[in-house]
Amino acid sequence: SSGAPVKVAVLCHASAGGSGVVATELGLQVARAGHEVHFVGSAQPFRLTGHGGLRGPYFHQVSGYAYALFDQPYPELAAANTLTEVILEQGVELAHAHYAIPHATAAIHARAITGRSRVMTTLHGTDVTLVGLEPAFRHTTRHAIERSDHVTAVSHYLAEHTREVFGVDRDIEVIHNFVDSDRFVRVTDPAVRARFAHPDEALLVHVSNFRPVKRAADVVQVFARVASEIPARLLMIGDGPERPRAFELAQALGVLGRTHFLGSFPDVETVLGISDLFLLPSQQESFGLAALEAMSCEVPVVAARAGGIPEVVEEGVTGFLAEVGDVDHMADAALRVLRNREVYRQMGAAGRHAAVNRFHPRLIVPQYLQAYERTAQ
Ligand code: GMT
Repeated sequence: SSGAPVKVAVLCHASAGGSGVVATELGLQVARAGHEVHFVGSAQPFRLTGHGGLRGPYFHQVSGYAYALFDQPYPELAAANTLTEVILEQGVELAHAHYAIPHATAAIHARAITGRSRVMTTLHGTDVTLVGLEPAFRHTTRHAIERSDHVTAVSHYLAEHTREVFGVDRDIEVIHNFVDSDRFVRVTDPAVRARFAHPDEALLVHVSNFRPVKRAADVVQVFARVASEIPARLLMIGDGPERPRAFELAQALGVLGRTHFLGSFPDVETVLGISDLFLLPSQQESFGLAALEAMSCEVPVVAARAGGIPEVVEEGVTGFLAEVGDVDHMADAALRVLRNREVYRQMGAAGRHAAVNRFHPRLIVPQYLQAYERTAQ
């Protein structure tokens, strides 16, 4: 590695979601390593708040434009336009697009306009597994993947799946997601935990954007079974379309009083750090960043054996895996962890060990930096 500073533009979705979180945490680490980072997006990314300043990372807002003739906004064109400005004015050499739609397409567009700046695309999951397969986006997504100068995916599962469903045979480098294990730690102050649970209660937690793919109803089903056996509470963190349904189900199953919907907030480590078990019953998950964040906080995970989750959660070591929708199996697994102090302690410690030894920024960020150096002109 030459170690010369790279000027990189980062395109990501600003809303609370794994891809935006990874883009933001990576951009912060890359800026800290002495490179120049320019975020480009329709809004300040979720976890970027409070960072930045004179030495960056910088944020360039994509401007929207409403015109009576347009029946919808054109975010790809607006993003390509702002990115073009950033490339020309800031001398950016590399655009790193997180999520294929519309960012990789916009970056390829800006590359064509400027004749400068190369494109690296990181695939996160739903951009390929759900949205990209929609007939409305299939050709543009495949084009974005094929014409990027470099493509990475957050799991082996996702890289394979992408090659398969789009029929592309290009190289896709796997770079796993990472977690800041200095920040995501066990919170030992009993006063913090006492705000949510009595000392004798098990504290279960779920973090997601409550989209259908997360199967939030399964979280409630699993919890209801657990709560019928042992004293327990459930913390539901995040917000999204399925939250009202999960709320109604908790009511119908008689566990609403022990279920707390805390909404969306950026510093989830405060709550993960006091929890005893993390539930992730997703239909589909290319990685499962929230599970890794839980592991870093010494929290065992009970999850669905879906997509890339087995690359993160090791069955019987850092958690238990069950088939999608098998809430009985998940509840049994949860009880197995929560009823046995030794199992619980060992799984938590193994999760922390995996976070620190396999998914630490010191291991993952250099992989991106090397890809930047190889890809930038
Ligand atoms: O899962 C979501 O709905 C959010 C989504 C996103 O694009 O922000 O997350 C995807 O990217 C994350 C970060 O790489 C992964 O940890 C998630 O597994 C992935 N989600 C899915 O594949 C459903």
